[in-house]
Amino acid sequence: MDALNSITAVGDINHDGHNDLLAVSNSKRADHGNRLVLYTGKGDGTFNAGRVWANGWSGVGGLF
Ligand SMILES: [Ca+2]
Repeated sequence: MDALNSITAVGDINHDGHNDLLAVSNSKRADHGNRLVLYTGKGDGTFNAGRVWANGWSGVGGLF
């Protein structure tokens, strides 16, 4: 995973039966920095690679 400012379990966002995570990333990667990133659960306690859910979250210190 990228460097994350905040991470939280939010339930099954994509309705595939497995819990997912949302996190605010402060990664220096051009495609992930200061983004809200979704990690979809695989159902075995691990998660797929994050994908950007929303941009412009640099001022967020925490979620939920
Ligand atoms: Ca899911």
